[in-house]
Amino acid sequence: MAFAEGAAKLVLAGPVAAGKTTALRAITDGEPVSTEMPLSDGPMEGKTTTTVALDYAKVNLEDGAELLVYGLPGQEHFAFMRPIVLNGAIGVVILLDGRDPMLESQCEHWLQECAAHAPNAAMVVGVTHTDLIGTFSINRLRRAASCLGRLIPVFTLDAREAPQTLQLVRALILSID
Ligand SMILES: Nc1nc2c(ncn2[C@@H]2O[C@H](COP(=O)(O)OP(=O)(O)OP(=O)(O)O)[C@@H](O)[C@H]2O)c(=O)[nH]1
Ligand SMILES: [Mg+2]
Repeated sequence: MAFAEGAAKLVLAGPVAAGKTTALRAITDGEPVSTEMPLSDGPMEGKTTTTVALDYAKVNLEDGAELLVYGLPGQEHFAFMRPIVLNGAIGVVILLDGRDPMLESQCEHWLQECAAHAPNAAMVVGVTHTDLIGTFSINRLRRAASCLGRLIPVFTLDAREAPQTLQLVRALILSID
């Protein structure tokens, strides 16, 4: 693996309901540390809770590598957690909801936000919920994903499906040098 001694710290970032907590639950064997609280405006399509501090779990890859994976809260209200959680991260997975009409600006916002707090971290973008829209073209995100002036891979995934989330994590790790 490309990174040095010890477990690598990765962070899942992105807006509310993109699937950060779902993705972490899918890829860890144990029960993650979670800080879920009921959504104050009531359930959103089956989602009843929101992360108010962080998610955390160890994730073991098949090659024996151990990752420490943290999830951020999506709400701007909890933006103060970003520098705390992103400190020392070597990789960031940004999850976005493909149904969001502001997808491009969300992508730029989260890339810039994460780069501000983890400037050396590798990044990938994952777009969820594309099963719920007719067609989705990754091309529309190409310009937004290059807003940091470097190549950032963009994938679609269903955060409920562990193999799809793990594929994103592997792509991220491979890009760490
Ligand atoms: N249909 C569909 N549902 C998805 C997909 N990915 C995630 N979900 C669902 O979307 C919801 C995501 O909720 P969370 O995982 O709590 O979202 P989050 O990003 O942690 O949100 P906050 O903690 O509130 O910032 C869950 O109900 C998932 O089951 C997808 O690709 N397709
Ligand atoms: Mg969450």
